[in-house]
Formats: sequence, C-alpha cells, structure tokens
Amino acid sequence: MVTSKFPKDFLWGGAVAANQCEGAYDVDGKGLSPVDILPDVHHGRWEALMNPTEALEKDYGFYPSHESIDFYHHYKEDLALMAEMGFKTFRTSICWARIFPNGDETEPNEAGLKFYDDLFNECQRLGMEPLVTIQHFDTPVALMTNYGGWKNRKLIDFYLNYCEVVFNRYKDTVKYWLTFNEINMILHIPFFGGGLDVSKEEHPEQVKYQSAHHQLVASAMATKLGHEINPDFQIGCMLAAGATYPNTCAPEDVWKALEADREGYFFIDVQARGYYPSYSKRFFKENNIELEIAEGDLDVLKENTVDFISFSYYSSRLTSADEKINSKTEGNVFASLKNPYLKASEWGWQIDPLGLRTTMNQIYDRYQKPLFVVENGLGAKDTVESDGSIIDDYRIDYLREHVREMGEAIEDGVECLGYTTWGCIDLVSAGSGEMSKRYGFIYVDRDNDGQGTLARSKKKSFDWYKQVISTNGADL
Ligand code: BGP
Repeated sequence: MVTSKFPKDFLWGGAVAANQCEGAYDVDGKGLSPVDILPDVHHGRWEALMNPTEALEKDYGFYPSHESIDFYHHYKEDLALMAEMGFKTFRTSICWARIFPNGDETEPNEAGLKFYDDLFNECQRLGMEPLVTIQHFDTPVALMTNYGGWKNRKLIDFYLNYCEVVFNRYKDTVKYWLTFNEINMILHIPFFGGGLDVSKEEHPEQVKYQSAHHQLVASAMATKLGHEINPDFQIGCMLAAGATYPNTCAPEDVWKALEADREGYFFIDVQARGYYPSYSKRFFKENNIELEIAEGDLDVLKENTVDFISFSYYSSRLTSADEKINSKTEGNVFASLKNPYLKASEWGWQIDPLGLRTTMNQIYDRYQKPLFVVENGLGAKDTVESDGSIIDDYRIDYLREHVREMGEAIEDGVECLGYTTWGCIDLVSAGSGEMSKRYGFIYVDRDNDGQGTLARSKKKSFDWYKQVISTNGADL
C-alpha cells in the first residue's frame, strides 16, 4: 500500500472568490464591485479592465458576472457537494461591497454580514474550515470613483474598519484569513488589485507601488488587529507565484529570471520578513519611484509579519534577456516565453507540475514559514455527454501530477498546511470573463451568453478528488 506523504491534518479543499461565483450583484444592499462594471465576454473585457473609468461610462450587457453561478442562493447545495468530496477546508472571499456598499460608511450592512454568518456556519456544520480572503479583486467601485482607489492612503482606514467588523463578527467561525488575494497582481491588473485606473496616470509605476505600500501597511495592521481580536487567528499573505526559468544558461538570462521572480517576492519579502528588501532601493531609484512612507509605517511592517504564506500556482514562466526571442504564450495574467519542454492548456497556460515543487522549495527556503497552496488547477472546456456525464480526464491528469509534486515538496521538508484547487465549482473566469473556462469538480449549466439552468452536476474528477482526500493523498 502506498503511504501518504501528507501530514494527517492536511487541509484538502477547494477555492472560489465572491466576485466570480456569488452573482446577486445588487441584492440585499450590496454596492458595486469591480467585476460588476466590466463588459461581458464578447465586448473587450480586458481593455475595460485596463481602462475602468471608460467601462463605467458604458452600458455593457454585464453578463456573466452579475449572475455568475448564483452561489449567493445556491451555497447550501454547493457546500453539501464539497462536503461529499470530503473537503476539510473551503476557501472563499468576503465581498467588501456587501458589508460596506460604498466602502467608507461607518456602519456595516447587516444583510451582507448575515449572508456570511450563514455561509461560514454552514461550512462549520459540514466540518469544513473556512479559509477567507478579505480582499479578492473586490475593492468597492465607489472607493475608486470617490477616492481614486488604493493610491489614496485613506483606503487603509476603510480596509481596517472592514477588517475589524468581519474579524469580530466571524471570530468564532473563521480561523484562517488571507489579507489580499495575489497582492502582486496590483502591478498587472491594477483595477482588480487596487481599484485603480492608471491609464491616464503620468507615472503609473509610481502610483502602483505607492498603492502597494498602502496595501502592505493595511495588511500588517490587519494582521495586528486580527491577532488582538483572536490570538488563534492564522493570517496569511497571498502571492501569484510560479518560478521563472532562464531560457538558456547565459548568465544574462539567469539574471533576468532572478529579477522576474523578485517582482513578486518583493511583496512577500515585506509581508513575511517585515521590511523592504535591499534590492528595492535600486529598483525604486532607477524607476523614479519615491514612496511616501508615513511615520510608523516601517515599524508596523516590522512588527506584524504573516503567520503563513499562501500562493496560487498554475504554471512556471520562462524569460530571456535576448529581445529577439519572443515566442510568447499566455499565463495567469503574466505572459511567458514558450517552454519547448511543456504542454499548454487551451488558453496557452503551460503545464508544469515539477514547477510547483520548485516554487514551493524556493518560497519555503526564502521565508521558512508554513505554505498554503490556495489555487491550482486547469481551466478547460468540458463536454457534457448524452447521458449527462462529464469525463474530464485532462483535469484529473493535471491535478494528479501537481498533487504528486506537492507531496514531493513536503518530503523535501517544506511545511505545507493545505491545498485548495481553484474553482472547485465552475465559475466565471477572472481574466477572460468566460464561463466556458471551467476548473470545477462540479459542473454548472451556464454558458458565456447567460444561457443554462444553473443545475449542478458531478464531473468524473469529483470522485477522483474524493478518493484523494479520503486516502490523504496516497491514492492518486
Ligand atoms: C487567479 C485569481 C483567481 C482566478 C484564477 C484563474 O489569478 O486569483 O481569481 O480567476 O487566477 O484565472 P482565470 O479565471 O483568468 O482563468
């Protein structure tokens, strides 16, 4: 019999985010979230993401984000299916605009709070530990229109007010928290990451890094506050990760790869070590970035580092110092060069299970804090057979190989708290706005045009994952 490489209390589960699954965009007093103002999949979603002010002025169809899979009204049925798979944990996010519709109110919206009471209580009842992202691409739109988003330091106070409310309210049901989803994404999709429209900024990099500073301070303050409210809270950061490989062994390529990885590590260096990394000085100088750092900020960062480091991993990346090499392919927002040793998904995201082991070892060596793999998975088009079955062997293959390598990383000595696959139930893609890019073990009858009954059904991978969990990763 194969023995498990995973610790006995390993948190197996799945992940979603409010903005991609809840729907009910204007229900029970909710304010607008960034996804609510983006066009549907046919009308240039990416362009609107990069120029959100213009998106606000247009009247788009708004499907699919406005309804999504209507998790808001289906959560009981969905959580029951996840419990059936044996989930030990369920990762979701709180929609900030449900709690504070404009982001800057002093009193929270009780109906929004009540929804998450019910949701987290249901998780507990089913034996699943909620893992909650406080801000997953979800800064209320009103904070962008009225304050300019995270470039405004006032956002720190609004965020902390929001944290204080949710920490107090859910302190007995939620133990694991993530302060910002993929905090490094603020550099690439600033509207999602920071409620920012940098399209008309004179010096966009300055704005992005200043906003990042505000988020880093907010994250550290939230960590402090959370620990005061409940010392048992485990509060983590979250990085869009994926090791960068050099295209050749030319020293210039190796250096380029190191620099590329630093772009993301920069954030975790601050959140896990408590100070800006030494290399940031030169980077800021050469890019004419001057951070406004208020008195006390650096102490706050120093004294309130995270308890664990979570990250998403979909693929590794490849880079070259030679500009003539431009065989680009897509990836999780970041483009990469094509790696001839790897296959790719239909969306061009390269598939590299061993890269997960490499990434886990790199992050753990760097910080020596427990890791949590909170996103991993394959976005693919599924076919429903005439008998209703969905044979998603490609998804099983992807996940099996990644779980195997995660097990190897654990054997390498990496401490890892758990694994939540992305989009455990089909949901709207963040990058493209499509429904047809599916990640789930649970199929949702909904297409890119908003057609479908919203009925849920189990894919082949459902039973596979159930067996993985029941054998604690021994039987893949
Ligand atoms: C990450 C996000 C998720 C999720 C995932 C897959 O960046 O944290 O919100 O969507 O990527 O990306 P996509 O939906 O573009 O396939």
